[in-house]
Amino acid sequence: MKILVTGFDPFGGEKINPAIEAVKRLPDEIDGNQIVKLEVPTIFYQSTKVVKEKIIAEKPDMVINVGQAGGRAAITPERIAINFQAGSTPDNSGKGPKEGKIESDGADGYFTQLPIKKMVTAMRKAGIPAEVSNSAGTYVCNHLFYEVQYMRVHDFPKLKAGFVHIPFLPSQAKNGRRPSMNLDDMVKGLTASIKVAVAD
Ligand code: PCA
Repeated sequence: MKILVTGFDPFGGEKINPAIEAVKRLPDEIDGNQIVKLEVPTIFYQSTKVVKEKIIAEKPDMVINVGQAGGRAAITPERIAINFQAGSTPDNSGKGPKEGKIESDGADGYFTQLPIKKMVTAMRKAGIPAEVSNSAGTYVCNHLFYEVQYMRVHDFPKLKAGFVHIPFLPSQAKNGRRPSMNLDDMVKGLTASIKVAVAD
């Protein structure tokens, strides 16, 4: 199996994004499955374009998008992408989102194809804090998660796809005032969850 794993670049005034840092450190192969990695700009429709081009070029069987969820204390596989975007923070193009539907003819929501509960169990077994999340928010992460699902329906019906949010790194934690997780644990957690996702 070939798995495309993406990570966003830093945004919102942060100097680092744990998502791309953790993705870069994943092994190139997990249980005989090839891991293809991609850095994605934190820009609404541009993130979708970059990922779609990579899916066309690489033809992965599975796509896992990884993003930072500042304030969360655990690795959180997302259950559902919603057809709505909003937010007060400009993306990395300097603009805020156009508030409203992401795709005018898209479903209100799409459930992930990834086995999120098994992924959480596997991460906990590996000693990594993890829980299912029922909302990826309304910012660029939910946007990309939704758009990959929309592409799946229209262009890539065999694809399995999902989104995983990860906490801040300790360097972003403002002296422990915000929850964080170290990079090794993030890599360990993501690796454990990819193992069960490909075996599902
Ligand atoms: N997190 C943001 C966008 C990029 C990222 O890493 C989000 O949760 O929407």
